[in-house]
Amino acid sequence: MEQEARAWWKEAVVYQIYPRSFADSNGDGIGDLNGVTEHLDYLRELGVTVLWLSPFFSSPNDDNGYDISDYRGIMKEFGTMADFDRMLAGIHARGMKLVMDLVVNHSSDEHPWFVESRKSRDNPYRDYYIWKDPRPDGSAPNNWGSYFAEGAWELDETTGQYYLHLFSRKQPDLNWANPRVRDEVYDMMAWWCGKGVDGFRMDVISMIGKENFDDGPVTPGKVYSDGEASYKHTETTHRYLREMRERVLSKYDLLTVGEAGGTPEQAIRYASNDGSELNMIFSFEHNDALNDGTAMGKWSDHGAPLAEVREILNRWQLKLEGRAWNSIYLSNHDQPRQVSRYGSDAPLFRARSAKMLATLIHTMRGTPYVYQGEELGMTNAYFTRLDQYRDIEVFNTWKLWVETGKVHPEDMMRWFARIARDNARTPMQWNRSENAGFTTGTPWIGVNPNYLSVNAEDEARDPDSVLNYYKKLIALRKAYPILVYGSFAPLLEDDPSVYAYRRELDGERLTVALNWTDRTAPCALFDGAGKELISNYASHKEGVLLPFEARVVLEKA
Ligand code: TEU
Ligand code: CA
Repeated sequence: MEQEARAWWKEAVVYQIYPRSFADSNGDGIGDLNGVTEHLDYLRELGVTVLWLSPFFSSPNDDNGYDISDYRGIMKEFGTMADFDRMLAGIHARGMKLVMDLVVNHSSDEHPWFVESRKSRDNPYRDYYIWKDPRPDGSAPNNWGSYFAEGAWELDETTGQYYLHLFSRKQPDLNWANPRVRDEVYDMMAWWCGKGVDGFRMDVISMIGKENFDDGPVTPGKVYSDGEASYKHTETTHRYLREMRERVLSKYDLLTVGEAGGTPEQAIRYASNDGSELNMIFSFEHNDALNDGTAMGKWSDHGAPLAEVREILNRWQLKLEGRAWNSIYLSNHDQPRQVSRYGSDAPLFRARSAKMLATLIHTMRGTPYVYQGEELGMTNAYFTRLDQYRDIEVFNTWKLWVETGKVHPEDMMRWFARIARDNARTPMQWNRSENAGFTTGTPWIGVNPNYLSVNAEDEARDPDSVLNYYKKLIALRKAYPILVYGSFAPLLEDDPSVYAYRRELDGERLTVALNWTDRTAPCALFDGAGKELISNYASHKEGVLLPFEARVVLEKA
């Protein structure tokens, strides 16, 4: 196989910060940019090389910053542009890079563009958004649903037309067919690159190329259709991304990752080695394994069995190798905590399984992404009362399914406790002081009570902690090119308990074996030969892997 092209964004380890929940520097209960700046040494010591911050731009926070009202302004709760400049200087001074969240499929309805657009049908900004006449009976232009459990169209009384919002009503979709909109976006991207930003995570970038507004198919039991055939992964989207590369991305040395989902074949379009669009994308397939195919989508009791997860992750590894670069992640601000979902957050197994999952993320082929708190083995909060939640997706889902009597409240609360995005948004657990050291005020969302045993300060002192295991893994990634550039080959593909695979590069071979279960499992892959790079057990039992045991062994091929 020809020498893989080297690139810093392939060798990176990216840490995602959700600023609202990371660190509050001024006691208002909301995380902020100075809070990030105050913890840059912690991040440098962890070893991560790139920070991806969820949106920190002006926003009414209907969707916690994913609804932007000024693309060149800093959200007032997060601080000022001077605070941003200080944070960026601090990141660069420590040899790290900053990736910003580019949310341009939609803006906030409080953005001046939309305030103008909705004033009249002939306003110069009207075509910055997607407006359609009602159907003859006055209903919405088509049967599409939003991703937040309601219709995708909102009637604007002033002009008697509906506007499209694939997310909340306060997140009107931008009209990318309008070249003025694309100019505005490219100019804004170049402005941030001029300030020194090192890349973009592109929010729902696979949806920007709407090609028609035809009704979609309605899954039995669902209220709205899924219009994705009209707007997701279209040729138009790829045309816009090639234009974006030509107009902006090609002019800077950036990490670009698209939140695209889709199949490996589609990923090869978005993240092709030919550099025509983006460096890499986030797949959703392993997250969507939650969906058990019912009308309720991800709201289910479905777990994450090894057979399903392994089939998905291995298929992505094999199909992309040599054709496109991959991202490897299990957590982000939209997903439940990985140790609760894929491992075990029972006290006996929490740390062990957290380390096993971390080993998977850092030994596969692709850029690893670590979500804030994952490195501590933070778990779901399992909120039991609706008033503990903050996410618009939860409240809209409750309205659509429980208030209409379609779903029993107990089922919905069980699904929220397991799967709601709020599980990833509880405050970062820094130490044992009140509110886990996140704030001296009242936190905007409840702190997970387990911060007394799961926190950065205690784990920094414990050589056997999840935190120190992440530090070792990230150091390995920097020390062994085989972890970045090695080929991938599955092993034991039908094993009921062990997830195993092999990496090879320049005459060396790395064998990785992960016991996905809380029981001892037979495994004959290791005979004592080779050099063990890392394990989450200090000693091993011949011929087996202990509960959630991870082993990584390097030898001559
Ligand atoms: O997420 C898009 C997305 O596909 C997921 O949000 C998913 O549809 C959602 O979690 C409902 O299950 C991006 C951001 O990551 C998310 O936080 C935003 O809410 C969303 O886009 C809109 O900007
Ligand atoms: Ca604050």
